[in-house]
Amino acid sequence: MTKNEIADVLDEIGTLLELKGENPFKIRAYQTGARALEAIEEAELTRLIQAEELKTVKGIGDALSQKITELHTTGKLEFYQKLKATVEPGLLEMVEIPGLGPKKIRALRDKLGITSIAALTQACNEGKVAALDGFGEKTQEKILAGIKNREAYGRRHLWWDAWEIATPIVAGLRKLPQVKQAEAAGSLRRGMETVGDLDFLVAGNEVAPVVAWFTQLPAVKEVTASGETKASVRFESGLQADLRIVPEDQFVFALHHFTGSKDHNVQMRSRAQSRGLSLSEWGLVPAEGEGTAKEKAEAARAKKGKVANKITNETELFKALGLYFIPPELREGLGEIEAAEQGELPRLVELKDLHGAFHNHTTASDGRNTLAEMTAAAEALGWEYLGIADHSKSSYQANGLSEERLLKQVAEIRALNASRRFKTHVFAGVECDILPDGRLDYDDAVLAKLDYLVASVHNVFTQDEATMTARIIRAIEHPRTTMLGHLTGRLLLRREGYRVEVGKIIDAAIANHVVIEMNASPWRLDMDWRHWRKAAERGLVCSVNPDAHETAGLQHVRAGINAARKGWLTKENVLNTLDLAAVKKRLAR
Ligand code: DGT
Ligand code: CA
Ligand code: CA
Ligand code: ZN
Repeated sequence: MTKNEIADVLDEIGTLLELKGENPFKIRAYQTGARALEAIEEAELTRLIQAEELKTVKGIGDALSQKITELHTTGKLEFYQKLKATVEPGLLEMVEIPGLGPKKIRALRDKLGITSIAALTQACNEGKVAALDGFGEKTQEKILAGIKNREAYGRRHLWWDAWEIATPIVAGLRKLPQVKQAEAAGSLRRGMETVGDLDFLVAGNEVAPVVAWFTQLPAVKEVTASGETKASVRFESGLQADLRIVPEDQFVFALHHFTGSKDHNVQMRSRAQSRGLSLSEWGLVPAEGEGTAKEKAEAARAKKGKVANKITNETELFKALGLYFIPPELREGLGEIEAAEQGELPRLVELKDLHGAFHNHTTASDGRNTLAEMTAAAEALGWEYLGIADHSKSSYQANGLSEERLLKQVAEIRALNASRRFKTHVFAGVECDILPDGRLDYDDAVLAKLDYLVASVHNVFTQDEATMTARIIRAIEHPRTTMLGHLTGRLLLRREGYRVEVGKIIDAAIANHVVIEMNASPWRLDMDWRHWRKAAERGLVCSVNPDAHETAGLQHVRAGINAARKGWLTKENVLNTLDLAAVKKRLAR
């Protein structure tokens, strides 16, 4: 462990002891030790430890010097691990809330039994915290505000939420007379499932009016920086955004750089280097010569008026390095540069390739729109077909359908299709619970009435990995299963998925001709894009499923297509790019 990591552990030990109400002198010793450690240089620390002279340092006694030595050499400390196990993890989280020290946290636990932020929020909302000795209304308010900020500012944001904020801003920027080009770069452009912050990029020579427009947007809650070529703001949701304004001839290089990812950039830069070039956010110029990348780029620009071979778009930038254009979604440093060199990049699936979508809910279970409303919305999207898949009977919390209600819905769907009220054909399906032992939730006779079946796990998430894997594989092996729903059940930024052996499930799906869905709900995007490239190469078919619970939810296929593209999927890999006739044939199999 490095000295700063060790100092962090010592500080945490101090906090843990405080939470336990230990002797203040003992607590102080750890804090003093951490500060003393920070003041030593890394190499000096190594020398002191080897010479066994650490205890001679002021502020570090005998006991502490042993603990530091243990951490430095093994990266672990038994004392710390044991201590940590005796303190509820929620208490340690509470320390981060402004206005809450270890002493107050102890009082909250001892008097109100609070050991988590969730319980603390509830107690504040019920006014119980204000009523405690030494707290009061004001403290309670401050705690609540602190919890809200922590949630909003401390976390990443769903791609969808970030995209909804970014899209009108890019459109607005493009309308400004001073703006030649504008783009949202960063993880948003790469279609990552979550986004840390937005990175807007503008080409233009007049900065002030653009910065003024940006910082005065109604959605902006706080301007955190405003300079000569950039500005940073924070929106209501806590999402932050950087805006950078660059001269027009630098835009393409800045766009590539700020799109990232970092890994992709590092690989691109070293590729440039091996060709005697220097690639940076300022330009692509010969590597020889004095000065920084920026100075070199500026010098080259001054000399020629334009940088290297008049590169004006990303296609030309990649070409200058002997590469085909790499779509932003693939720029994760995961082999895309090698593939682009060989001309082996896939032609990625696009939103417009979709002819329809499966796995959608209606008011029959927990959806918020009726069958007719959902069908009308699919028709408005130009879809040839819509797959309905309401919950099955074991999902009683989601108003799952009894056999009787399911068969009634099937009849309604058949009647709707026969009526030709909509151009969109409706497939009758179900999102069938995979029971804890892997059986499906209805008898075969009922399942035989359906056009397709999405099998999903909705309960008993706590099974161990092997049991859960066997459970899901059993469902995959059922002859009526068309596709597997949300492989891990994760909810992004909220809940980890249950543990499964992904490789084995993919094998089983391929062997049984079962499709695995890319659940396009912005909260899910499950199965994760990181598994898809390899899986599809081996023959796994994907279905981009909106899992819509209302008409607007159908649009979520956009997020699903992003994730599918990140997984290197082509049109051929995705079931719902087939037209109606082909899908009917495929489902009849
Ligand atoms: P995020 O915001 O955490 O979701 O992820 P990004 O990818 O948007 O990262 P961000 O906003 O920190 O930076 C935007 C891009 O700028 C990033 O994708 C690549 C580039 N970049 C940032 N820092 C570095 C760096 O240290 N080295 C290199 N080569 N590129 C960087
Ligand atoms: Ca970013
Ligand atoms: Ca950023
Ligand atoms: Zn589900």
